This record gives sequence, C-alpha cells and structure tokens, in this order.
Amino acid sequence: MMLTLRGLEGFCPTYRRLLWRHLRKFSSGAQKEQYDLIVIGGGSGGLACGKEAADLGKTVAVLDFVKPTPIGTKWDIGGTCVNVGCIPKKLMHQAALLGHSIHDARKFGWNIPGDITNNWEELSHAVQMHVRSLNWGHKVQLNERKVKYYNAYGSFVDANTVRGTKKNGDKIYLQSDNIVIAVGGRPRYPNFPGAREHCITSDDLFWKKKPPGKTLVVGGSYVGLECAGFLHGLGFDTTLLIRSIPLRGFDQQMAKLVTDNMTDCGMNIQYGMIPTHVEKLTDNTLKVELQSVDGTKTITNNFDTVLLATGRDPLTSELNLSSAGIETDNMGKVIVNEEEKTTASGVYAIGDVAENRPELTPVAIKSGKLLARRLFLNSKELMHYDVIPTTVFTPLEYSTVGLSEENAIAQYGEENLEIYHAFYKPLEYTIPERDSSQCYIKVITERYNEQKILGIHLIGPNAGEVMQGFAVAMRCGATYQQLSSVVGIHPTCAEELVKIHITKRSGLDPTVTGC
Ligand code: FAD
Ligand code: NA7
Repeated sequence: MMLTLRGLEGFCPTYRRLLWRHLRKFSSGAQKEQYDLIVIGGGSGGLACGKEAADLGKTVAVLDFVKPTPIGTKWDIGGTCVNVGCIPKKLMHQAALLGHSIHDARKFGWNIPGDITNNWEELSHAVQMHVRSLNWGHKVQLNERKVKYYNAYGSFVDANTVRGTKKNGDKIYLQSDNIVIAVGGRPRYPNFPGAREHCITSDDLFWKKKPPGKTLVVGGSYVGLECAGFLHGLGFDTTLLIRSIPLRGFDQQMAKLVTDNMTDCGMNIQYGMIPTHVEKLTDNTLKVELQSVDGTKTITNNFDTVLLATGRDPLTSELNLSSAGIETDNMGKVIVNEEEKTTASGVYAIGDVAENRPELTPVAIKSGKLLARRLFLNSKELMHYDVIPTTVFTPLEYSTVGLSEENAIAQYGEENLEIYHAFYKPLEYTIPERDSSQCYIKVITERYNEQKILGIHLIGPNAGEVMQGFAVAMRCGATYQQLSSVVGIHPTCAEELVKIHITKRSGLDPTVTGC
C-alpha cells in the first residue's frame, strides 16, 4: 500500500503528521529508524552539520562509506580533507619545505653532515598515523554527542527515506524530515588505455607504502601543482604535464609566477601535452605515450608512477536522487539555493557536491554549521560564498582572497581599477641566497572614492598564514586608505602588504628595496 500524507486528511495537521510518521515506520516490512536529521557523507561538511545539530539537542544519523579506488586504496571516516586531501597534503608540503630549510640551515651556521634525503616510508607512515588519529577523533566526537554513525552507503528511497547498505550487504532504513547530502567528490579518470589500471590519483598517493620514484603528474590545477611541488621537494624526479594553462580560475599573472618558480627549482613542466596510453612493463615501470594537444607530436617516456589530477566528479550518480525529486546540473552537482535547499522539500546539499560552491573544507564546514542552526535554532544566517580566501600550497605558496585581476577587469572595467604591486625579498632568503624573483604581491582596488579593496594576492613563504588576517579586513570592506594607514610588523613579509604603493598604471619599477 502506498502511504501518503493526503490519505490522512480529516485529522488535525499536527496529529496527521505524527500519525503519518508512525504509520510510515511500520508500513513497509523493514524497520525504519526516525531522526531529526540524516546526513549522507561523513566528511568536512556532513560531520560539521551533524555535530552542530546534535549540540542543539537533535537526534542525528550520519552515514559514511568509502568505495576503494581502482587499485584498492580505502580509508575511514572524515572525508577527503582528512584522509586524502588537505591534511596529508599539507603535511607532505611541510616535509618538502623542511628539506629546503635544512639546506638553508647550513648557511645559517648549522653543522649538518652528509646528504639530505627523505625516507618516504617513514614520512607516509607518520602521515597515515596522524590521519588515523583524526579518524578516531571523529568517531569519539560523534559518540560523545550520541550521533548514530553508520558505516553504510546511503541512497534515497524517497525524499524522507534513506537506505544504507553496509559492507556485508545488510540494509538499514532511516527516515527524517531533514536530509543533508554531503557526499563530496572523487578524482576523475581520463579515458585513455591504462588510466584506471596503472595510474594513481591523490586518493592513492598519501597511502602509498612504496616511494613513488620518477613521477609524472598530469593536471595543471592546484591538486596537480601541489602534489608535483612536494614530490619534487622530497627529491623525486617529477614531471608536471599541463594541458593548457596552470591554475585555471586563479589570477593568471600569479599562476605564471607559481609555475616559473617550480621550473626555477628544477621541476620539468611540459605544456600542451596529454597522456594517451599507459602500459606496465615487465620491470613494473610505466611506459607512457604523450601526445601534443594538436596531435602533431607523440613521445614516450618511462615513469615509476603516473599521478592523475585531472579534476573531480561529485558522487551523485548512485544516490538515486530522482526517486526523491532532487535535480542536478550537467556535471552531476546538486542544484541548491542560497539556503542550501535542493529541489526536494526537506533535502539539502552542502560542500563539494553542491553546485557553484568553492571546493574547500572551511566552506563545507561553515555551510554545514549554519544550515544546522537554520534548521534547528531558528537562525536566519546564510553562508556567504564570496570573499573566500584560499592558498595553493606549492613550494612557494600562493594565497588569495577576492577577485583575480581578470575578473576585476571584467566586472569593473580596467579604467575603474587601481592595481598596486610589489616584488619583495623575504629577509630569511638573504643569507641562504635564495632567489626571490617570484615573491610578489598585488592588491586590486576600486580606482575612485574610498578605493575599496577587491582582491589581494600574495606569493611567498607562509602566504596562507599571512592572508587569513587580510581576509578578515576584506570581509569588513577594507579600503586602500585603511590598508596603508596600518603600521607594519618589521621585519616580515606581511608588512609589504601594508606598505604597497606602486601602481601598475604608473609603470614604476615595483621592486621593493631596503626597509
Ligand atoms: P568530503 O570531505 O569529500 O566527504 C564526503 C564523504 O561522504 C566521504 O567520506 C565519502 O566517502 C562519503 N560518501 C560519498 N558517497 C556516500 C554515500 N552514498 N553514502 C555514504 N557516504 C558517502 N580544501 C581546503 O580547504 N584546503 C586544502 O588545502 C585542500 N587541499 C586538498 C587537497 C586535495 C588533494 C584534495 C583532493 C582536496 C583538497 N581540498 C582542500 C578540498 C577539500 O578536501 C574538500 O573541499 C572537502 O573535503 C569537501 O568536504 P565535503 O564534506 O563536501 O566532502
Ligand atoms: P580541476 O580544477 O578540475 O583541474 C583539472 C586539471 O586537469 C586542469 O588543469 C585540466 O586542464 C587538467 N585535465 C583535465 N583532463 C585532462 C586530461 N585528459 N589530460 C590532461 N589534463 C587534463 O581539478 P583538480 O583535481 O586539480 O581540483 C579539483 C578540486 O579538488 C579543486 O577545486 C579542489 O578544491 C579539490 P584544462 O585546464 O582543462 O586544460
């Protein structure tokens, strides 16, 4: 029998809803657990949303399930950031930076004997141990809040019912008036022979027990650049393949400086080439056929590892979204409004799986928390998806908040902008005689009135640490006058931002000299 709310007309609305819930629970043979909130996906966004709702006294169930990669890598609760994203990536970036620092240390008088080499087995083991401690921490936090955690794959039965499938095939049925989709995404494999069989992605790299050796990294976006950056920094022979432009969507002047720096550090970057065939040889090395994008040139080269960083797909195809009336865009991302509502009443989507959202952990977390407060605390606060700072953790970090120069010109017109810029030399680069050619800052402002700041860009050591505070200022609507009225902290790289005064329009040399 198909049970509908309409079938209970005649009862008062409150009683009708209670009765409906009660009848639904027993209407299909399987027992259905009732919750105030069901979250599908225990990553950055889903966990934040679920924990916040539980802190507000609500009953919450979280389903999280990781399907292994084609070569069998799998991990535990916490999602992309914890297991195969931000956390292991930043730790490996730090390991690579330490290698540089040890070289510098000699110039600063430290007596460091012998060759400096990194032990991949030790590094990856340490990283994996830390990740496991975070997995454990998430489980403890859910337990403390009495959030019911299911290691089960969720899919929709209808807009109020989720079916969870456990590893052994057992099914559970959960019901709620509030369901949050927070399933994130996974790496996309290009369609050439050998891609799935012989190549790895960022989902495998951090869990790799053996050193990657001579590595080909495919993809010019930040995942590709960051992985290539730390692999090269750890001492692996690394080639980076960029099909068209680096860091699409980011300010292209900054992107070029980032890749120039990588080339200056000795990395081999090849532009306009794509892999077309990967074959495993008897000695376990990979024979890779590379072709120019225009198809005129083909070369082959052998590598120990091929890492694909060619984009990510949202994990929506197996959620049975149509049964609940939830619509997606042509990339499979869930269509949402500013309240994170999907096209189905009572169903929401947050994080990487939602359309038009910056794919960043703090974005997923904040939108999850705010959603829980709107659902269960009568809050009206919406997530702001503009002025979101982010950092590309390449060997020389690039951090940014606000508009790129290209987008500022498109939105405001070049004649209405003032662009301040400066090349600078970090003090810590002087004694080790490090090249600072790519240490550069750019502040984009309105040209007239109070000169509201529209975008800040910084390439240099610890750029991410520097940018966070400037992002607060931008969020508060800071102007150029306010920026330049601030006294710097000397001697730092951050002070160069408050001292910035040379405009691109002036044509003056933007090289900072002396204090
Ligand atoms: P996720 O964290 O991906 O969580 C989704 C969870 O749902 C996963 O555990 C998944 O297995 C599970 N799941 C999927 N389908 C189902 C289902 N049907 N049933 C049950 N469970 C399911 N962001 C930053 O801010 N800073 C960084 O430095 C950074 N570095 C990154 C580096 C790399 C290599 C990558 C790949 C990403 C990086 N990101 C970074 C992006 C960041 O990891 C994501 O934006 C963030 O994890 C998105 O969170 P989410 O909750 O939307 O999804
Ligand atoms: P992105 O941002 O989608 O970028 C994918 C990159 O891979 C981009 O440089 C593409 O080049 C390149 N690409 C795509 N397909 C191919 C093939 N077939 N061959 C060679 N190169 C290719 O993906 P990321 O994985 O770096 O990051 C995705 C998100 O994950 C990101 O927003 C983070 O939040 C985490 P193109 O520019 O299209 O020429």
